[in-house]
This record gives sequence, structure tokens and C-alpha cells, in this order.
Amino acid sequence: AAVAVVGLGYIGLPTAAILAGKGLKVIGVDVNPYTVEAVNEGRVPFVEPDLGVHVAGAVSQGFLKAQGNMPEADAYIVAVPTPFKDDKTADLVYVEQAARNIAARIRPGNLVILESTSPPGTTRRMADVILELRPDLAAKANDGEDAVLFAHCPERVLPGRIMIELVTNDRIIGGLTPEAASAAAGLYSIFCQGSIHLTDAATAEMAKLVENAYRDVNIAFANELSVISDNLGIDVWNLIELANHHPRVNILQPGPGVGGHCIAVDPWFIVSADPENSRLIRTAREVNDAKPGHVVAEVNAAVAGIAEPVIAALGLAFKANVDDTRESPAVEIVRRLALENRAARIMVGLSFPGATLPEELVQLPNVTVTATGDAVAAADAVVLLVDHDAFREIRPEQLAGKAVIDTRGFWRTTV
Ligand code: SAJ
Repeated sequence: AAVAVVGLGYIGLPTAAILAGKGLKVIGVDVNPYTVEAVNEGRVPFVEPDLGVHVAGAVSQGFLKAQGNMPEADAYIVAVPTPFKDDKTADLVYVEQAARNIAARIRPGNLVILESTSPPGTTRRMADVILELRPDLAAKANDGEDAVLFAHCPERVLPGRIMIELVTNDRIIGGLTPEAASAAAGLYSIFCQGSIHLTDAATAEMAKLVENAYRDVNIAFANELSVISDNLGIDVWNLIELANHHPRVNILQPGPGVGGHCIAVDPWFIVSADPENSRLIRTAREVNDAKPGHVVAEVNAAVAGIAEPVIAALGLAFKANVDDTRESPAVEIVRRLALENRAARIMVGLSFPGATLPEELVQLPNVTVTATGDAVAAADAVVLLVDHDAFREIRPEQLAGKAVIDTRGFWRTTV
């Protein structure tokens, strides 16, 4: 059987590589010619542990190839971006474009799976786009083997552990019909060792959003506690550690804000589906989005009396030990510090050798990338934004006499 994986990003490419590794013929489809070229040369255009060997192996054995056009296939897996717009609603243009391209090639009895994180109702909408373009297939909706099957199978893998979690995590699969759910389960059971739970498409869409909103709300609780604790002169890390000794309390860790392309985005899809009743979920988003401003104010206060202050900012990624800076609160904090303190020099220490500044920061004349040790040595204030393991090499004596803003509680035992 041939499987087309549409969108070769953080989710599509690992899924394509794993399916190909199981001996299926997989055609990866991507609008970006550089991605297509990279994959066909067995290369991965982003950083994800272990993905490279899977892609290189699958391509060299002839099970995986990439192309720009939609092929004919038995099953289509759509893993395109679903970003959010300024009004916080989901932008479904990429899903709709994929659906139109699939409509041109799809045949009776094919299976179409939406993997992209989507607002409730999107699988239905994708099916409608395809079936409106293909009345011949719409007429076969009740024709047993000839009916086209539609399902939602949300990804739940953690960046940095994708190749492990794709195989070991449980999956939720929601079909527009029970037949579609079980056909999709048949495909995923080829590589998924976790249990597969079947439901309808809208519940599966909502389950994915709810998982990330759950985490967002819990992180917001920790972030709110950190601001309250700062105002009360209490060490929040100590406070949380003590409270977590209670058998039914498990507070997460505060930080500089919430980043990444999932947790900072997905809760808005729930809010836009029912704005009136999503008060807690919306407020959590607002609390987490306000945290970078709190960090900026803390740093500004620390350098207030210094004419041309030097600020060392450690880390830009959205979390520890990854190189992904999308929606990263650290990037926003550095950008705002640079704009609000034009006389200041912001030296950014990065943990990945050869890493460069993201686009939002390259234009700023007072922001430079500096070796971490040099940035710390030159700084009046050190703000730790990401708890990368590599930053452990900074010794407490290097921080002596400097203002330290530790947004992750990284040095709470050593400083
Ligand atoms: N963060 C905190 N404090 C914490 C935990 C996290 O401030 O105690 C911050 C991180 O620093 C980061 C953000 O939250 O900025 C999100 O990081 P994360 O590790 O919680 O999650 P992601 O975005 O890497 O991946 C999430 C996962 N979802 C859940 O754990 C419910 C993953 O399983 C999903 O597959 C992924 O979103 C996704 O693609 O939706």
C-alpha cells in the first residue's frame, strides 16, 4: 500500500520515516522545494534526535521519497501547519489547500487522516472540501468498500523525543464514521506500540486541544504564583517544592512564559469555539503571555541606575535542550529589553555551537551573540531564560556581584 504524507515538518517527516521503516511505500509531499530536496538526499532540515538516521535509511532503501505534487495513494496523512491568526482563530488555509490537492487524486475506498492540531469540526470541513470537488465520490458515501474514509489522529509527541514518543505514546483516533476510525487504527497500529483509542472526529480534535490547555492552565498557575511570590518576598521554588509534598498537590515550574507552537496556540482554538464559557482557559493564556513583561520589568529594575548597562541573556529556545525558538518567550524578552534600553548592550549566550539569532533579533543593533562565559563576565545583569544543560558550566563565582534574574530557578541551589 502507498501512503502520502502531506507536510514534511516536525510531525509529518518523522511519521513518514517511521512508516517507510516498516516497509510501506511512502511519498512525502511538501510545498517547500528545499525540504523536498533535503529529504530526497536523506537529510533532515531541522534538529530532532535520531530522525536523521531514520530518514537516510528509508530514502536509501527506496521506501521514502519526497515531491511537490500530490500523488495517488491508498492513504493520505495531512500534517500541515494550523497557525492562529491575529484574532486568535485557527488559520485553516493549509488544510484546505491540502484537501483540494488530495481531491484531484483521491480514488474510491481511500483513507484521509488529518494529523494537524485543529479546532473541533475541521476533519468534517476537510472532508466537505474534498467531497464537494468530487461528487462522484460523495455519491459513494454509503457504498461499503468504495466509501472514502476520513479520520482525525492528533499527534502528541514531545519535541526532542519525537522518534521515541511516536512509537510508544497512546493514540486517539476519531473517525467521521466508525469504519474510518478502524481503518486509520489499522494504519497506525503498524508502528504504534501504545494503545489506540477510537472515538468520533470532533472528540479526538477536542482531546488534543484539551491536553495542551490542561498543561497551559497548570503552568499559568505556577507563573501566577511566581509573580505573587516576588511581590511578597517569598522564594517561589522553595514554596512549590514544599507544597508539592502534599500527596494531592503537583504544581509545575514557573518560567519566563510559555512558548512553542502548541501550548501557546492550541488553547485559543478552544476559546474561539466557545468564547463565553472558556474563561479559565483564556485567562491562563493571558497570565502566561504576561510573564515575559514581568521578566523585562525585573531586568529593567536591576539595571536602572547604570548608564550603559550590559545584560547577559542566556538562551533563546522555548525550552531546555532544543534549538527551536518559535513563539519563544526568551526571544520576546530579549527583543523588548533591546528596544526599551537602547543604551544597553544585550549579549546573548547560546548553548548550541554555531547557533545564530532568529530573524526578530538580527535587526537590533544592540543585540549580539557572545560566548556564554564572556557574556556573563561582561554583564551587569545576567538573565537566565532557558535551563539548557550546557549552562551548568557557569560557576557561581562567575555571577558574584552581578544582578541575577533566574527565570527558571536554575541556580536556586547553587547561588
Ligand atoms: N513550561 C514551563 N513550566 C513547566 C513546563 C513547561 O514553563 O513546568 C514551558 C516550557 O518551557 C515551554 C512550554 O511550557 O516554553 C511548553 O513546553 P512543554 O515541554 O510543556 O511542551 P511542548 O510544547 O514541547 O509539547 C507539548 C506536549 N503536550 C503536553 O505535554 C500536554 C506534547 O505532548 C504535544 O505533542 C505538543 O505540545 C504538541 O505538539 O501539541
